[in-house]
Amino acid sequence: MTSEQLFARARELIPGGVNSPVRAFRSVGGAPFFVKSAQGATITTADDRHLIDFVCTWGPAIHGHNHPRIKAAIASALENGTSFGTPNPYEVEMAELIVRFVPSIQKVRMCNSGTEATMSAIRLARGFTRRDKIIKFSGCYHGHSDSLLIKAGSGALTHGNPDSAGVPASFARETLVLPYNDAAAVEAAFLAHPGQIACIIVEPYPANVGLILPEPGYLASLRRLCTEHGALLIFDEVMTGFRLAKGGVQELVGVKPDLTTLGKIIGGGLPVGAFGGRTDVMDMLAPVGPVYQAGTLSGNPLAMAAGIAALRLLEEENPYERLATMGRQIRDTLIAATRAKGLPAQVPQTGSMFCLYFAANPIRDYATALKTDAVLFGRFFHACLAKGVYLPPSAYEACFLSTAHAGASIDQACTHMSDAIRSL
Ligand code: HOZ
Repeated sequence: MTSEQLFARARELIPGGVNSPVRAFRSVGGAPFFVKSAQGATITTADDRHLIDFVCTWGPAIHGHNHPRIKAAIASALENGTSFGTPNPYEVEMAELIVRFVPSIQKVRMCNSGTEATMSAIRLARGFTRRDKIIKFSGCYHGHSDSLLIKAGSGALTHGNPDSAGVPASFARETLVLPYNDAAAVEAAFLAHPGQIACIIVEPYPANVGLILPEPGYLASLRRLCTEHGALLIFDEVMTGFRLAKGGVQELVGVKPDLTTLGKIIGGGLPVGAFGGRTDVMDMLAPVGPVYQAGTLSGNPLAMAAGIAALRLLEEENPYERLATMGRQIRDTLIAATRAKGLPAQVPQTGSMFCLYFAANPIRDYATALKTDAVLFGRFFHACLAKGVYLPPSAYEACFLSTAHAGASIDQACTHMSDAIRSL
């Protein structure tokens, strides 16, 4: 069946024809393609088109698709069974790796998605502090649980539902939403709600509203304010964890959160999430403490085996400088091409993450991100797709590189993206 036929059938059976809204192409126009296989830096559609992929399954595929080591690890684990519902040895190895890579994590609990990780970390912070309110930042996306789906990025923003229907107003009242990159607003919130704020949760580099980088000292001021006011600091590193450095953004900026949420890369392409942090906080979790959290498939042996292989590869190859070199190549290409065309553009890039905002001024928060020309982005997206380059189908998502892009893929992609900009 072609993508068109599959999508027609899917729309009859699945809401919008997709199992996650951001895949639906609504904000860029047109219909999504279906993928039948993926290898290295390339995905192959049901229509037999080969596309250079900068979505990388929304982050996990840092080693490229279907890496032989990860595939072999899954195959080997599969020999022993798919799920046991009891502790298994892989979980211990995974916990050892995470604790070794991320120094702020002393204990870690595995779950099945980034949404579960952030939802559980928030509950834990509330249970530990015995406070109800939380701070999040507009444009940050922490999955789709009730407390966090307020002024949210990613698909929620892309489809114009940053405040989802179905979230009770009484829940939303417990979430204080502040602008990112504004430490004074955080200080004011702590003063306005003394002794009531359990935690701040932040994507240290917001990557669900395009890609925003923090102003110097901003993340350190969040740390200071949390410590001063007895709240916990949660870094949501589901996207940035293991992608920008083995120890995530916290290693790069030297700020130690109390809790960290993880996902994506630690599953090697299988469904996974994790949250971890200080022992005294983590030991509030059941069965040791009173904060309940659970999951039938948590620590699943196939997901653990895939994730362990992905993390060990990172340790062996230390690919971060190579990835950053490719990131800079793309950034420089996009800047040169948009300048030559006379288009206003901002190209934030860090390591293997980047995005293109069609905007005249730097993007520092949600409000400035909304000023980007999303219609022009849609045209750019389709011009790239026509040339064989797949970008996230939204002006508010980050693009990802993998080690498999090295060589011909990155050079071809740069040429195609320049041509796409020239054609706008
Ligand atoms: N965090 C991913 C996008 N920013 C999730 C992808 C999805 O929602 O399907």
